[in-house]
Amino acid sequence: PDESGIDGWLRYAPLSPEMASNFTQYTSIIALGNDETSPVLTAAKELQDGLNKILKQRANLSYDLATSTDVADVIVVGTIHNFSHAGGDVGHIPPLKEDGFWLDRSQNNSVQILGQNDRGALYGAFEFLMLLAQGKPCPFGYVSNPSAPIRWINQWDNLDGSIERGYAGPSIFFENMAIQDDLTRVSQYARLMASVRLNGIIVNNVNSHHDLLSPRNLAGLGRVADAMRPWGVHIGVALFFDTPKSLAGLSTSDPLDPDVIAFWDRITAQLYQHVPDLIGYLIKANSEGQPGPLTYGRTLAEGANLFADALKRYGDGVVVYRAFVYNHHLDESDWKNDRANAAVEYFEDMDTQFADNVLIQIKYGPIDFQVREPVSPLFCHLRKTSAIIEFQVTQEYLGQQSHVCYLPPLWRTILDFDLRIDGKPSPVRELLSGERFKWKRSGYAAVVNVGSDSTWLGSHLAMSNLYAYGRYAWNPRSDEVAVIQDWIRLTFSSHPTVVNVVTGISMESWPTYENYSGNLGIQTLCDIVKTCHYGPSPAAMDNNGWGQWTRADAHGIGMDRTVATGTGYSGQYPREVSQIFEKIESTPDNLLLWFHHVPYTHHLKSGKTVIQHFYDAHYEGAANVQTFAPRWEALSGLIDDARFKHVLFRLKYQAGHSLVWRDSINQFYLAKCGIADKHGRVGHH
Ligand code: GCW
Repeated sequence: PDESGIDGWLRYAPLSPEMASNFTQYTSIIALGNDETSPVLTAAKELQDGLNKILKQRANLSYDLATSTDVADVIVVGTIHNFSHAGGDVGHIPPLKEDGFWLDRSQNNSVQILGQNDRGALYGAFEFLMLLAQGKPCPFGYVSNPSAPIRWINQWDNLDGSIERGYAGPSIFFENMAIQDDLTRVSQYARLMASVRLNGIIVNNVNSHHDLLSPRNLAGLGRVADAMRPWGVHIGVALFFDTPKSLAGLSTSDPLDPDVIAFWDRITAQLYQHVPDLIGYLIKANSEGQPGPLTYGRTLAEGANLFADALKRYGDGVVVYRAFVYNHHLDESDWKNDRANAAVEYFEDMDTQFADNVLIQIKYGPIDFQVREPVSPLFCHLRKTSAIIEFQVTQEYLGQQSHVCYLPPLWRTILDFDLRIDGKPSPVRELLSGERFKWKRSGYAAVVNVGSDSTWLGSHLAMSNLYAYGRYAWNPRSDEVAVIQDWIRLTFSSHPTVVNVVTGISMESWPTYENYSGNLGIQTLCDIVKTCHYGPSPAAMDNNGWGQWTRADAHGIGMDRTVATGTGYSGQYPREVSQIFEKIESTPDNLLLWFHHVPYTHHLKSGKTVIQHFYDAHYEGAANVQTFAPRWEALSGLIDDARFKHVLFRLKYQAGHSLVWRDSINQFYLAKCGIADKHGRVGHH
C-alpha cells in the first residue's frame, strides 16, 4: 500500500548536499531525563531520527549534562528545571508559560532546547527539526509560548469502528465495540499532534455509547493513554448521559439522584486508575435526541456539575460541556423561530452556576460549521465560565475532503472578530486566551476525524488544515500564507513551483468553495435532509426541522434575524455589533442573507442584485476550480508520483462536481424567481 502520507508534514526529506553542508555536524544529543514515558526522551529520539534523515548525521544519545558543558556541536534537550538542576545557566531565559519553550544556539554551535515542562521540550525539538527540514538554521534566543492552555482534538469515532463525519476509513482507535489491539497509528497520530503542539484529545464520538465505560474498555483507554503520553498528548472521553441507566441498569440518570452520583463517582475513580492524567469529560446532552439534565427536569448546570464533582475528587480533569443544545424539530412557519438563538437562550443565565472545572465548548458559529457564519454570540454571555471554541478540520459542510478548502482564512474571520463586550476591544482570540476575562483554562478544540487511511484525512491537501489548526491554537495571529508555506515545504518540497502552486490553490480554495456552495451568508446549500451534508440541495434548506433555513420563495431570500422585524438574533450581540447587523446598509454583503430577508432584486454594496451575484459567483467559483488541476500538473516530477496522482484525481473530480453545484444552484433560483441571468448562461443547459 502507498504509505506516502503517514508522516504527514514530518517527512524529514533530506536536504541537498549543498544545503546540508551549511549545517553543523552534531556529535551528540543530551537528554535531561531518560524516563520512557517522558516527552523529553521522545524529543531526543525524534532529534536523532530527524538529524539522520534530514542531514544524514548520526548523533549519539546521552543523558549527562555535566560531562559535556561547553562542548561544541551538541544539542541539549530537557526542561528548564532539570537544566538548571544539572548546573546549566538559566538566568537569561525569559519567562515561559505552561508548554512554552526556549530555543537557542551558542557561538560554538551547540543548541539548547528547553521547555517550561517536558512537553515544551518536545515542542522545541520539533520546532528545531521543522526549521531544519526547510533548510533554516536554529535561531538565537527564541521564546515561544502558547496563546491558550487547551489545544485539543475531538474525534467522532464510534466503538464499532465507524466515524461520524469521517472521510478517511475506519477508526484507528476502535473496532468491534472495543479498543484496537494495535495502537501503532494512535502513537503516530500523537506524534503529528505534538509537532503542532496539540496537547489533548477526546478519543470517542460526542454521540457516545455507554459501552465505552465497560471494564474491558476502561483498560483499553488506559492503553490509548499510554500510547499517546510519550508525545505529551493526554486523553479524555465523551460520555453518554444515560450511562447509569443503560450500562448499570439504574432506573434513572437524574444528575441529582444519589445512585447516579455514586455511579459516576465509581466510574471516574476506575477511569483515573487507568488514565491518571485524564484531561476530562466532553458532554453532548439535550442535543439532537441525546438525553441530558433537561430530560430529568434539571438545569444544564446541574448536569455539568455532576461530572465536575466526580472529576474533582480524583484529579484535575475538566468537564467540557457543549453549547450545541437546540430543538431539532423547529417549525419554520413561525418567523420568530430561529435555531441560531438557541445557545444563548439556553446558557445565558447559567454563567455563574457552573462549577469552576466546567468549560463551555462553543462551535464557531451559531448553526453548524457552515461555509460562512458570524461568530457565535454565546461568547458574549460568559464571563465567569470559561470557553473553548470548536472548529472542524473534517470538512463536513466544506466538501468532505473531496473539495480542497484551506480553512485558516475562515478561522480568522472568527478569531479576529471584535465582539465589543462592554464597549471594549474583545477579539475572539483574546477571549479564548483567557486574557479578557482572566480565565485560567480555556482555548481550542477541533473535530478532526482522522481514519486509518494512509493519508489520515482522506486527502493529502486536507492535512494542511490539521497542521494549521495546531499553529492557530498556539498562535491565533499566525499568517495564513506563512503557515501554508511551511506546511508545503515540509510536506512536499521547497521548490518554488511547488510552493507557489499549492499556496495559490490553497488560498483561493475557501472563497472559491463559498462562491459555488453558498454565498452572501446563505449557509452551505447542501443536502441536510438525507443528512449527508454533501452536494448541492438548495431545496433541502427549507421545510426541515433542523432550523437550517434560507426562507427562499418567489420574491426573496434570507433569514430576517433583526430585532426590529425578525427573530431577534442580532440583539444577542453587544450593542456596537448588533447595530451593524441590525441594518441592511451596515451588514457586510458576505453575511447579508444570514441577517436579512431581501428581494432577489436587492442591490448589494457591489452594485449587483442578489440574484445576479448568485449567478456570477457560481460561474466564477466553478470556473476557478477548472484551473486547479492544470495548475497542479506543473508539479509532475517535482513531487513523488503517488501523491501527485492522488491529488490530481481529486482536483479533477472537484472540477466536475463544482459544475454540478453551479448548475443546480443557479437553476434552482432561476426557477424560484424567474429572473434571467443578465449574461444569458443560466437555463440554457
Ligand atoms: O453537525 C452536526 C453533525 C452531527 C454531529 C453534530 C454535533 C456528532 O452533522 O454529525 O454529531 O453536529 O456536533 O454534535
